[in-house]
Amino acid sequence: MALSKKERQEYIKAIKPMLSPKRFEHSLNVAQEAVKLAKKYGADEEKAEIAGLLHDILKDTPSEKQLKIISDFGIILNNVELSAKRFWHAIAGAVYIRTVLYIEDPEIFDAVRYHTTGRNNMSLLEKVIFIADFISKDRDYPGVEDMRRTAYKSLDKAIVEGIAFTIGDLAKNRDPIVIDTIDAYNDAVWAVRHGK
Ligand code: DGI
Ligand code: FE
Ligand code: FE
Repeated sequence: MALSKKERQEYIKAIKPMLSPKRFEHSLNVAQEAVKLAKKYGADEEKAEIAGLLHDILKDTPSEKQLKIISDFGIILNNVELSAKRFWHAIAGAVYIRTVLYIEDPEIFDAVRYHTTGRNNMSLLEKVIFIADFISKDRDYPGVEDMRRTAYKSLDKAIVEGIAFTIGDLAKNRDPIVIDTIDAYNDAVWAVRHGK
């Protein structure tokens, strides 16, 4: 089932004032891609659209505020996570949609929570959002066309390719790598090699 027009408008009303025009467009594109992937792989289309629309809701919020939302909710970050500022918006966003927007679906919470790093044993919805974020219409990095093709052949293969790219980038900059990112990579490599 797809979202009704009215419901879609509600979510759009929630994200628009929080985001730059570019980030807002990105969110619409991720939602659109997430619905397509959900159709292809049999995930819940409605949840995919909601999570896609909301996934970056706190991306343009100052990082100190993101951190406060995380700690007020009682989530304790380890040292690596604390030094990986650019991923805070994922956790803070998940907390925000639950505590401020009252979206209490745990699958949507986790899809937003893990959209940046992935994790071990991701649900189908988590994978759909993770990959929709990589291949949305606005993405134009070298190799994005290959990623789009791969995404519609195998989500796990796309996760391997996506995280290999991200880890390479992070390592090149000598940035810390969150353990969930490594777990997601290993899990997807296993799935590709052994089937799952
Ligand atoms: O929010 P988006 O730009 O749409 O995409 P995203 O949420 O996937 O990525 C946000 C940033 O997070 C991106 O620049 C890469 C970074 N990132 C992803 N995994 C890790 C990470 N940064 C660190 N330091 N460690 C990670 O494991
Ligand atoms: Fe993000
Ligand atoms: Fe995003």
